[in-house]
Amino acid sequence: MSLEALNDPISHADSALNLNAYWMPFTANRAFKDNPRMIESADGFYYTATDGRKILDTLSGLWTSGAGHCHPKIVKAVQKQVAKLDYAVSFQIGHPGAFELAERLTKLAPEGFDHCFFTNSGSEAVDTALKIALGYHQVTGNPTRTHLVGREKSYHGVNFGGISVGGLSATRKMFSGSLLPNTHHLPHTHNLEQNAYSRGQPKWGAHLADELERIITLQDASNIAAVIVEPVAGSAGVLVPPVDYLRKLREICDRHGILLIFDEVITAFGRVGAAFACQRFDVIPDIITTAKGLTNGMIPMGAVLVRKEIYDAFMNGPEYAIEFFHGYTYSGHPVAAAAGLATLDVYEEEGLFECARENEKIFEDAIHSLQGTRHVIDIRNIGLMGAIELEPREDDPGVRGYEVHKQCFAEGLLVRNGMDILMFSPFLRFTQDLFEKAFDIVTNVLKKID
Ligand code: PXG
Repeated sequence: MSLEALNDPISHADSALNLNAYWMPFTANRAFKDNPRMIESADGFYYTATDGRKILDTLSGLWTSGAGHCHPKIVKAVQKQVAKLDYAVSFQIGHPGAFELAERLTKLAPEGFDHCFFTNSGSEAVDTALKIALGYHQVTGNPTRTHLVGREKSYHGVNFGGISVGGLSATRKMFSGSLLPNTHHLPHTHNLEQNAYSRGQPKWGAHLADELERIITLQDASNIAAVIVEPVAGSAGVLVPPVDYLRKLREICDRHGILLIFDEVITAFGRVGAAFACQRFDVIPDIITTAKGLTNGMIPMGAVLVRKEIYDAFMNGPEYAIEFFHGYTYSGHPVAAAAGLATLDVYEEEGLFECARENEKIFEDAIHSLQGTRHVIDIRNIGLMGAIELEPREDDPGVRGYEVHKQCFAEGLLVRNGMDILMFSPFLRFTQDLFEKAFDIVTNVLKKID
């Protein structure tokens, strides 16, 4: 194929494209390959499908691209960097971009988060954070602290640490004999009887944080290393923390010397109207994981931010010795670092976190306007994260949600479904007319679909 053909935006619509070899992630491969939904380019709030149709994106990529697709400033920074330093080994050698980005991130984070470890994804950030927590207790003379506590209905990526503390049975069941030992789970806070149609933080559910005390009583605090939660659970369907819930978790962890990890892979970088959700909720953890919005989704990258005391605890032993035997070939990759730096500039220059905060009420009103629409049993939201939960079909859970996704795509709207929950994560600069357009399509599709 000629270079021109590769650059032709609809060339890949070519029916000769063979779909067989690619084993797609988190996809019903056979159904997809029978009826593919293909996108080929993106600009701002829209994808372009291979048949030339514009598709309005309601998930900012996959919660990744809050500043809009193909943002020219980030594109330019990546183009420039890739031609200057394509790759730099990060073990025992450095390059300026990674240091600069780490410094910028620590400035955005709450006070005291002075250090940053780079990964290439959210899953790697989570497993890195868990290893840092376990290692911290080793180096501070508490080697029995090896247990980890996660939560039901949580998603922490797909690596072994992440699925072990994670709380989605679909990601665990095939591997249940091989998960990390000594992991425990808090109950989730999803309760339609108490919290249906909550706007913002639900009032009911803070007491569920006390379940941590039960786990501690049973296992003993001297054995527990860390608790990991998403401040707002994303993939499980936007589960907003009840009022006072996170503060209670923090207080219990403090009382028992347990590290608190916030998995902010979705919630960081404006998604809830602040740089980090912990700032919005005013509950500060010990370790923060991020990815997605760090580079606006343009280049894969994750980061783990840690408090000074944690980093300092590792900095012992002889100076020539490696302090933490962990890292990835692509940790702090120069092109990803350039994308990250440009992304942080864009967030700042365009005031996107403030924008998200201003858009929150418009989004809330727009999404809640679907209350009463056919099949809808709950709507919830915080920041620019929202979910519409549908009544599952009897004997066929998940199919209704999937059909809504497919029909919306046919009508020019990308909507993500997790089983029968439709999830929304609009661009930080979305406008009222786009919110209305998106939810009008969803309403019409819901009326049509069985
Ligand atoms: N933690 C959280 C909180 C996430 O949301 C990960 C870790 C893993 O990140 P990587 O980069 O390894 O994928 C995520 C990822 C969905 C969906 O449907 C969300 C994610 C991944 C796949 C699907 O909402 N989030």
